[in-house]
Amino acid sequence: MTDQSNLRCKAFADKIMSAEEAAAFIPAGSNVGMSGFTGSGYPKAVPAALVARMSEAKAQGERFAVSVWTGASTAPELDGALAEVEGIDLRMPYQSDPVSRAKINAGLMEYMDIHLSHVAQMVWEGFFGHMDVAVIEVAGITADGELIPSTSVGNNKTWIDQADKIILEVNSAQPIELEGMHDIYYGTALPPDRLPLQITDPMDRIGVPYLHCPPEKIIAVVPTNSPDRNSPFKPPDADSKQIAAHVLDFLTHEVRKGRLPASLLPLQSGVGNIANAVLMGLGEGPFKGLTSYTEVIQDGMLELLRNGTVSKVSATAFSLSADGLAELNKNIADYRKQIILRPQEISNHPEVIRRLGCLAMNGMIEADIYGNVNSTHLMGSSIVNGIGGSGDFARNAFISMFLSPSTAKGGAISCIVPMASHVDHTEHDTHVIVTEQGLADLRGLPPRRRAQQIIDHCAHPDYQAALQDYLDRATASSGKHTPHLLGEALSWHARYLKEGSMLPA
Ligand code: 0RQ
Repeated sequence: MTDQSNLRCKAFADKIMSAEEAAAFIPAGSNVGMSGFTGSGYPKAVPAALVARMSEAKAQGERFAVSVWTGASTAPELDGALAEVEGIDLRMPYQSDPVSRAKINAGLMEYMDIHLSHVAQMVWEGFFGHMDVAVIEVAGITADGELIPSTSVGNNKTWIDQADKIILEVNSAQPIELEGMHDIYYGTALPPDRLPLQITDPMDRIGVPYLHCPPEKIIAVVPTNSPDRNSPFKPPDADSKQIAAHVLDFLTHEVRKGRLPASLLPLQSGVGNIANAVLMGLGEGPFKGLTSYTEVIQDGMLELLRNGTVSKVSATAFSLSADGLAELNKNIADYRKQIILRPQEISNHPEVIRRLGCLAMNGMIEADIYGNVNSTHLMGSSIVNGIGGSGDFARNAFISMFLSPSTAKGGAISCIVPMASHVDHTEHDTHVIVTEQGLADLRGLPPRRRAQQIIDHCAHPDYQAALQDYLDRATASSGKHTPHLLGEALSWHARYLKEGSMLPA
């Protein structure tokens, strides 16, 4: 009978140690690569042991911090715990933790928010310095010493290549049936040596199921037994159900027009409650046998796989609630036939996204009347999460949709504003905007006609007249191509900061 345990390699027996012993290999001031992507596959034990060392140093009046590079967001026991003790010098490329958000916005932690497909090449180029240590969670190690990736791949291949030393956490709580689900591509290169990626279908495999690591790099193997921890999604509310219904109508219309096949094109769905709710909504629509080439697999996507709406998914990570995780573990034998997890520079690769013609659906903070989208900042200055993969997909998608309720904070904030207070996706990358009020299809429209569509279809009635008035006055008194009143363009944000509401007094 074949060995189904998660630590099959006898050669690493002398490297097995506690998290505390392993964390002692991480010096203050080092650059540390960690696995982890949207709350999955992050190391569970070494970060806590590192935090304990940092706290001890702090108690003695010393500063002990490291730079933390990941795939994307992790979980409170990594991002939150390290941020709490001010143990992070520079964090990149994506986070969504409330404690680390607060430290970044208080100026106590540097953060660099990067397109997720760009991270690996920026590290190869050395912009962040050299990676000293990487702490990587794996689901197991084969008898030959191959690493079975965990619930996320993210940047793990790059971290293992780039770091001087590797600490492995072997998590026996991760299902061993993950073995074989991954496709790790080892052909990436910097220009001029890049070759075309041979992916013409979301299920095409171009790599191998394992991560390779030269054994001499592995300095510690830490056994753990702890599940991924992710927050539950909010159940879809009336607004997200409306948004989902508009998306469904739009896709149905595109099929009728002959611009999309009946099985659509590969779906990409972003992070957050709205994106998850839209996936849930798709399950109630007329579509069957859809595909997905995306970044994360949320609860909503598992549901679509289960009910046959979607038949195959390529991603880089799971991002599941506790219920979602239980469902994955229960039916993993079925899901593994339908799911491929890849490195994030492949899941988010512009070449593949463009070739497959992905239908991108991402959440946003706000959009302006011309379709410039802010996905990351509150009132121009404070980061929420980060751009993540939204730019990789939006810029290269066949249809790029941005979704949001039309207002936030009980109506005090309009998500449709005269001018976006920060721009992640320009008007050129935004094809469709959807709020619970309706959908604006901006394709083929010049700026002033885009503005009219957005005001008429997406703005909340409480803000519609003020937006129309802004557009009319701007059109009467400024350049006519993309009219703005510069003295007023950000006055809605300024009013909110001063008076607690964007609504005119
Ligand atoms: O705050 O929960 O405190 O009330 O922002 O808003 O409406 O629940 O939306 O969960 O879908 O997240 C853009 C953040 C939307 C997400 C963003 C407040 C609102 C609420 C969340 P509360 P919702 P979602 C690939 C794709 C960037 C990364 C990305 C995101 C909270 O989609 O991080 O797309 N996107 N990656 O009240 C002030 C506004 C607001 C506002 C909303 N205009 N002003 N607050 N909120 N609009 C995957 C990866 O990259 C990993």
